[in-house]
Amino acid sequence: MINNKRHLGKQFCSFFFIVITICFSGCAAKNESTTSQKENDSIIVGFSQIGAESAWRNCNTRSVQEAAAERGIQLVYDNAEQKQENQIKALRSFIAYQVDVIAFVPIVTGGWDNVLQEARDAGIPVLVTDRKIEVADQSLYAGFIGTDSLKEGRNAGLFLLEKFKNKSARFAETGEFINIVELFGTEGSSVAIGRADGLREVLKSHPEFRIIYSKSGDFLRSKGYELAVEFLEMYDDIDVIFSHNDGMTLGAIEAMEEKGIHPGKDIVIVTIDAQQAAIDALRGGKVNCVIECNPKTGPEIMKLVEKLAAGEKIPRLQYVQEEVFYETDDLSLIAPRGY
Ligand code: GZL
Ligand code: ZN
Repeated sequence: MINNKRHLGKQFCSFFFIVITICFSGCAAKNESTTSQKENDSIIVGFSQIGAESAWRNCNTRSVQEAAAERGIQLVYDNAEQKQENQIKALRSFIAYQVDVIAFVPIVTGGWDNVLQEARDAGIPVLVTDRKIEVADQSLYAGFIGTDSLKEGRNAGLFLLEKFKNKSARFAETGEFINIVELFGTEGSSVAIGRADGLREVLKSHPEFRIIYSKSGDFLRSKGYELAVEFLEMYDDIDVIFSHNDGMTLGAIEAMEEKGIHPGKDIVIVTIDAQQAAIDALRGGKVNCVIECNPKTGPEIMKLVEKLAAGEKIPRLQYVQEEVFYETDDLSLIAPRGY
């Protein structure tokens, strides 16, 4: 609900902004005052983004910025550079600025209760996007829109069951395990936890599959490379790499090829995001399954922001449309990914 107090606050801020503009840029004042006058009537949303750790993240940021511009919504954007404390500071500045709505990507699930309590005390509705949070009081945020990471993990497990069905069938007589290495995303993030849980849920009734190595590469290509150098040193009987994002996968592929290992052939690779480079690797036979995680949520987010700014209710939980690309598909049908 946009209440008068905040509007007064905003008018003061905008007035202050206009005054400053007139003092420093004379000729532009006319344009600035009409522009800020127009913006006065538009919605102001504070958006805290976690950083720029992957192609997926950068596409997500562009999608939010473009959608706000298209709808005439004033976006106050902050890049937290992968630090939760920076996100909390940003949310506090949004509250001080009296934005109409706060939207943010929680880098990890915990630690949000206090700042969300402050937002609620200030009467500012909060939209959680992309990743989920865990709070004691669910009413501290209006709703969530983002990825169903549990489903992504399950899809990875289902692909492996199909891919290894013959080796699985012989397990009783051969006792031969299917060894999985997991490149884990950011520790404590809902998406890494969901992806890991989803895979384990599907494979728990298949003892022939075992996870011999699981470490966090923090969704970073550089760390995916470093971890791959390590696990390729440690093991020579890896059957599968299950990577929580394409960035880490691309790093691992680089390390494999340096050692003369053929990704997608000597070791099966399942990867999540579906950025263009992963689709190209799928077409090149270097990965075997690419699970889409959709970064282009800007338009949906801004629709929800408009509802919240108008004091309307929104769905508690909204998942975005995502699909899976298999090596056996007609890969020429996949449209350019845009990230
Ligand atoms: C998933 C998103 C993850 C992506 C990574 O919704 O939070 O963070 O899978 C990104 O590429 O860094
Ligand atoms: Zn089985």
